[in-house]
Amino acid sequence: MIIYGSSVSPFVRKVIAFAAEKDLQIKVKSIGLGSADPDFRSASPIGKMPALRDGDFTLADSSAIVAYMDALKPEPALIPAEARGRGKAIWWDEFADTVLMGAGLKIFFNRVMCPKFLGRPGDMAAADHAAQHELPPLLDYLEGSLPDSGWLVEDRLTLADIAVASGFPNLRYAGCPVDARRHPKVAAFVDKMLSRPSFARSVEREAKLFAA
Ligand SMILES: N[C@@H](CCC(=O)N[C@@H](CS)C(=O)NCC(=O)O)C(=O)O
Repeated sequence: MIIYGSSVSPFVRKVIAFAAEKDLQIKVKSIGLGSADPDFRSASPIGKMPALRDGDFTLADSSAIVAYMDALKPEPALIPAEARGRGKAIWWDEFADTVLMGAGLKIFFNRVMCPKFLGRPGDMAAADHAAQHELPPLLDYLEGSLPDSGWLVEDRLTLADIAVASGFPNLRYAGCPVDARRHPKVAAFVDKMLSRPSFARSVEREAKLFAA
C-alpha cells in the first residue's frame, strides 16, 4: 500500500500514525505540495496529500483513507462501533482536520513554510492573529473536553486521539508549543501521543528539517 505525501503535513502524519497503530504495512512515496507526479495525481483528484494506492484502488483524503484502513484491518478497532463513540470519534477527526489544523496551518505555513521552503515571506499578521486569537479558544475547548483517562473517546486510543494529536508537531515547529500552565491536560495529551512510536518516528525525522 502506497501513501503519497510528506509527514510534514498533519493529514499525512495522521494516516502514517493510524497505519502504524494498526500495524499495517505502508510505503510512503514522498511528494511535495501540489506535486504534478502523475501517479499521485491519478490517486488524488484535487491534488492534495495524502492519497493512497492499494493495487488498482486509489483514494484521497486522510479521513477516507483511515476509514479504508480500519475496514481493511479491523483490529485494533480505532474507529468505535458503538453509536456514541463512533459519532464522537468522527467529530474529533472533523474538528482536528478543519478547525484545529485550519488555525495551526495558518501559523505553520506563514511562519515556517513560506520563508523556509517556498522562498517568500509569510503573512506574519495572519499567523500572529491565529496564534493569539484563533488557537487559544480551541485549546480551551480541548482542555475542557479531555477526560481524566487522557483519551478523547471510550477511554482508549482511537482515531480521535490520533487526528487531534497530528497537528501539534507543526505548532511546535512554528514556535507555538502548548502552554502547560493554561492547558495542562492538552500538554500532557500531546506529549503522550507524540511519544508513541507511531508518531515519534516521523516527528524525529522532521525535527531535523525544522531545527533553527
Ligand atoms: N481534507 C484533506 C486535506 C488535505 C490537505 O489540505 N493537504 C494539503 C497539505 S497539508 C495539500 O496537499 N495542499 C496542497 C494544495 O492545496 O494544493 C485531508 O484530510 O486529507
